[in-house]
Amino acid sequence: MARPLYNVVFVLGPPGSGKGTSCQKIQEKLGFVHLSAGDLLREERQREGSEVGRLIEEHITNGSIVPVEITCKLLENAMEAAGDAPGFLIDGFPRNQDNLEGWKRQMDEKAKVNFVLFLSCPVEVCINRCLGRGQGRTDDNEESLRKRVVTYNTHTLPIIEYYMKLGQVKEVSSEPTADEVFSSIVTVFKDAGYTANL
Ligand code: UP5
Ligand code: MG
Repeated sequence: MARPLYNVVFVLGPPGSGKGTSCQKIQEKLGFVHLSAGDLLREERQREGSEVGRLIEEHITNGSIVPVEITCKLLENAMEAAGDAPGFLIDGFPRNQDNLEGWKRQMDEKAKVNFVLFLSCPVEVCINRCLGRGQGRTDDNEESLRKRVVTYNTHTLPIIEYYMKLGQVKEVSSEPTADEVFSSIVTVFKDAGYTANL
């Protein structure tokens, strides 16, 4: 029997908008599996013997975007490893046209994108959040952050706009407290028909 399609929600928004924070909460409440493309890339960067570790580090520090073949494979492997899940929250991907085209090439027949959760937040708020995060990320410094914001505005916003034209974007302001943001997100998931555990 053919394997059922992976049920996917893309979660996009500026650097530090709270994608990871919100996805953790959705995972706890709904049982969706949270896959952060950035976390998967950081893990691969640390993996001994990785042939792409250095390339990933260069992109992360420069706030530029890793070629899709690398990211998409990491995402697909993680989905396969997770097995049965009601859905997957793919956090921070697709970030540019290359990501979008690569995803379609590799995953269109294996995954259904239900909607895009867009966490909108003013850039200065986002930058301050990242600077205050204190997790030692090599890209949480003023210089990398400015580059990440430029990349977001130039490359990722057009992807969000692409999905907006398809009527697939659900926007939530992530400026309020994390609990308030989550409560708006719960409404979005309910409206989309995910009522289990909510
Ligand atoms: N915080 C969160 N929500 C808050 C709230 N409502 N009120 C107050 N504080 C809040 O949150 C950031 C900080 O803000 C935390 O301290 C949190 O407590 C607080 P977080 O949830 O971590 O935000 P998030 O949006 O996940 O921020 P992140 O920095 O992870 O976003 P980026 O999109 O910049 O980073 P990512 O890890 O996705 O990507 C990093 C790099 O990897 C990219 O720049 C790129 O070089 C590379 N990459 C690719 O090349 N391809 C990909 O597909 C993905 C990544
Ligand atoms: Mg994150």
